[in-house]
Amino acid sequence: MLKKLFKLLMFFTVFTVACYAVLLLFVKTHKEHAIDELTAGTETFDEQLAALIKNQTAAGDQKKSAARDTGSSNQQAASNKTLEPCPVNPPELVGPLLVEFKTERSLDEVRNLVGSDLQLGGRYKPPNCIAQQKVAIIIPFRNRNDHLKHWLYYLHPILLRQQLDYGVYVINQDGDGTFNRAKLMNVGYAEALKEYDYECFVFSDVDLVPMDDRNLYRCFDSPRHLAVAMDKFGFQLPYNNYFGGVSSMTKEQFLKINGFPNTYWGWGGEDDDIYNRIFFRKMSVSRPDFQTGKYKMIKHERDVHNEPNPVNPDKIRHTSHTMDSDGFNKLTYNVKQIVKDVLFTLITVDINDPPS
Ligand SMILES: [Mn+2]
Repeated sequence: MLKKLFKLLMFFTVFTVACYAVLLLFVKTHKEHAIDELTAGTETFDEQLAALIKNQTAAGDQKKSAARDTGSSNQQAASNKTLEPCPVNPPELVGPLLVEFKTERSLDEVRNLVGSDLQLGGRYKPPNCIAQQKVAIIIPFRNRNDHLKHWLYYLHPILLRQQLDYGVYVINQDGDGTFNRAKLMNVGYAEALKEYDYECFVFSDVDLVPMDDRNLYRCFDSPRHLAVAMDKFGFQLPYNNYFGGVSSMTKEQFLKINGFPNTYWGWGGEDDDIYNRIFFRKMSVSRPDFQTGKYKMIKHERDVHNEPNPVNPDKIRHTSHTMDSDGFNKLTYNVKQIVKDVLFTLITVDINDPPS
């Protein structure tokens, strides 16, 4: 009798557990089914799978463009906690860098290698702190695609580590008239400010890559000359008042000297004119030390339509008289095209060049 009762009890236990298991299974499949219905409607499995694959690649693309949106998405997520200013000395800097220009990369490769954290137009904002400065990088340009690829490949990671809120503006002189570096830099200043509230402007030749990431692409109390130790000058200044290659100025410093001259066509002189402007407005020039300020220049032949202009050396002697009438206040130009790449903003501009 007792044995029978025990058997019955055992049967009930097994039965209850079995029922419970069936119930669980039912709830689970039902849930799954509900999800299936939500996502796939009445499609067959094959169709669902195809759609899923498609969705996944689309999600991948979204992820990519979301990464480009770091500014907005990360910024938004982070701005819910209040952001602190980024440290004055960026913590991720590594110091001396290996720079070489033998490796050839397509623009697409450069995009894949260094573009994932950028927003369209070559823009970036540190996601976890407020950048010390908003910096527009201005590159006067024509027909130097290979140089630009090297520049972008090396500079973007450096600028990221420097935790700048920055944008890269390539100012492309339209046509094949005589080149005018200083006027293109004036255009870059004006065009960048139309886009964003930049406080600082770094003017860089396209063929100069810093060899040390402690050379900060930002602005200082005085106009800054950054390219103080170029390999082509034996890592020395070619002369004391040299202001060529790469320099930076705040908005105020730039306006104080009436920007740059518009009338230096062809190679040479404009950088000395800029140095004179700074001197005549009683500002000094700030510089990094010769280790930090090392640069490697991409070797190249002189460009056609950028011959040394024999008029320029004489013009330099008159800066104090010409700087108020030849500068940002007299700048005229026509924008022909603006192209936004993830690595840069390319602005093609007609600067009324004299026929060459
Ligand atoms: Mn050069």
